[in-house]
Amino acid sequence: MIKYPLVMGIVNVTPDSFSDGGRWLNANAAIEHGLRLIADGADILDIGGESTRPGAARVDAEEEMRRVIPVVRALAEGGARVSIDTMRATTAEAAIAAGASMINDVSAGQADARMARIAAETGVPFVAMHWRAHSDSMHAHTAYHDVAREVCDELAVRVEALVQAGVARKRIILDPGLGFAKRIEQNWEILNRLNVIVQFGLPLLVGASRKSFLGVLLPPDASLNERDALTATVSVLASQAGAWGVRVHNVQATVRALDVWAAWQSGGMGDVAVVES
Ligand code: PMM
Repeated sequence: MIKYPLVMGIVNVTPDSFSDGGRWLNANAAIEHGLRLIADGADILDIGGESTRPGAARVDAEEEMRRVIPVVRALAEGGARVSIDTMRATTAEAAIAAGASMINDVSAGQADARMARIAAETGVPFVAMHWRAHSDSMHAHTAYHDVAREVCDELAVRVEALVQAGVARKRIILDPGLGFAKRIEQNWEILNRLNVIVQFGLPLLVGASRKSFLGVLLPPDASLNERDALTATVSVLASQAGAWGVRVHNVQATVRALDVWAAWQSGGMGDVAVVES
């Protein structure tokens, strides 16, 4: 049987995320969008209320919670599996109380000293992303000798810190943090050597969706939506390389690409549902 990677659909309840800022800022629009992503085949929804695009300033915790908690509650109550994309322990705690069952912390516990304790106490899966600095200064932290190796080594340090704080190792999911303190070519180098992180032995989440390093392959006037075909291709290649999951804006494009991958892998239709025409 072909093991599909988990497809995490992105719901950014923010005015300023780089690809969809402002589109789902209203709670009802965000909930509707989340339901659409589930209908498109998302296994989990990643709900965030603070943009981490390069250069972004931080929002305060109250505003972040005001944005995300009603959306988390409505989607979780509706039966969706929900991940909370936050660097703040208070927001993570409130989101879990509202029904979230995963924490996605782009700082892997570095931005908030209390985050590891909340992850330990709640026992939910915890995405630890490679991160060197907040978005307003991350461009100054892109010096690497061997980016794939250093990302893996720095993630290993975070895993040890989280485990020391009581987080179960088996609950940790790694993420190379594409676009975070990485220059364009460094993202491609990481993808080219994803096996270095896969070999670490923890599940790996890949978040390439619509990021600038994909945009450089398109004509300069291409829209952000045109990056979705490239994202879907990355989803397939990441799955082939052993990724556990992919985090994407356009769930439908990725699920369809993964259907092709699964049919190819199984040498037939395998478990893929066939619609007769
Ligand atoms: N990228 C963004 C936000 N959160 N979380 C994880 N785990 N991995 C990522 O690559 C990641 C993330 C920025 O993208 P967005 O603004 O489109 O959500």
